[in-house]
Amino acid sequence: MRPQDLFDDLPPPEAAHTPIAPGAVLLRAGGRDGDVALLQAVEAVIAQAPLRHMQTPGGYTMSVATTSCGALGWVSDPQGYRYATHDPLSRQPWPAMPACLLALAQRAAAQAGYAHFQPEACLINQYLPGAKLSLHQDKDEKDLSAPIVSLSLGLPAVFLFGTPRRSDRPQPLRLVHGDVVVWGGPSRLAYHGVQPLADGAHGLLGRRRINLTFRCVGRGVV
Ligand code: MD6
Ligand code: FE
Repeated sequence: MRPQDLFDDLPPPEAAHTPIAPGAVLLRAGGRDGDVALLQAVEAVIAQAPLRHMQTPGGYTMSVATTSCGALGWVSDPQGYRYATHDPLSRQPWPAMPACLLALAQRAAAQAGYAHFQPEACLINQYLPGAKLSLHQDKDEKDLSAPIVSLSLGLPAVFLFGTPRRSDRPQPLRLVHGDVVVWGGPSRLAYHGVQPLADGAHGLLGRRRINLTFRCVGRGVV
């Protein structure tokens, strides 16, 4: 089977662009184009800046393994969460953001109504079965006018998407390979998380889920 065949079974057109909250959209198989080149680009980043389990400021080790590409990378350690120009493991700059990944993120943002999206950071998360991400807000970015663009690859996951109020019950969204979620505007500070990954095997990625989140960090942060 050609890898592209995974995307031949397209959802009906009305399902391809689903509003999930004010300013937030789910794009089904929004990452379909250039599938193989895209996965190769992700693997090339991981080869240069390996996935690692970061420590949280609260002193716990994340079950998700993380790396980054772009001018800035997301870092968590006992001192806190921040964006950094260099990979703390290699002390080298993060790998450049591959053009195909940037193009995909920009196209998805535009489809969701956010023109001129210029992310400086792409956080790459790998989930093995059982890995999860607790509910949180993305608020380490100075530029809250830009959306977050999140691409799911590999095994399906249940993404929890709430509102900017922690007490509101989040909606569960099942995300599969190629799905993109874009959240900005009134939903930019929405709480979100990922339920423990169910075991399985994906045709291209095997026993894992990879998530890419693209962020505009904003000037004057580093
Ligand atoms: C995901 N990741 O991995 C979504 N946010 O599906 C995140 O929401 C996230 O991994 C802020 C910082 C690190 C993250
Ligand atoms: Fe997040």
